[in-house]
Amino acid sequence: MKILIMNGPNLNLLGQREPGIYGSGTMDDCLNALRTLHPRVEIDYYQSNIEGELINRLQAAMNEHIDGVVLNAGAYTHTSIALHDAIRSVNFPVIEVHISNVHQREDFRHHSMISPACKGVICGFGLNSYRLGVEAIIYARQEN
Ligand code: CA2
Repeated sequence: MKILIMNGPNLNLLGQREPGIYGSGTMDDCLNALRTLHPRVEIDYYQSNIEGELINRLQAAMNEHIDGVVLNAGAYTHTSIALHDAIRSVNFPVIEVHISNVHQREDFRHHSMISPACKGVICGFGLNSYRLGVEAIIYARQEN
């Protein structure tokens, strides 16, 4: 199996800033733990602060025989019709994840533009949200 984890804007700062909201673990720690836990799954990673680059990466994944994408679109979650359209256009499941529980935060974080286009949503479990997203793809695949 092959799964792509994608992070949007500012998530390159994980582990360096705002540990009270996003924890102190880095994305490298998270990826290492996931690859150890699921050695038979190829887990690729991509981060960009740029909306169009996230869309380009999603589209490129259509030629990579990927089983699914775990996407933390960061603040683009709440604004991006373009990402919504891109997610709708791909031929694999996209799981929306968030580190924090966005529903416990400011009102503007309560609405997601991308949720209707995603297979499901996971939020509020810290970096474990990524693990749960990966496992959602693995288990969905096993059911088919
Ligand atoms: O909780 C999440 O995962 C979010 O997607 C994170 C986004 C935020 O805009 C969403 O509402 C919820 C923000 C990512 C910023 O990441 C940082 C990480 C460390 C330090 C500063 C920012």
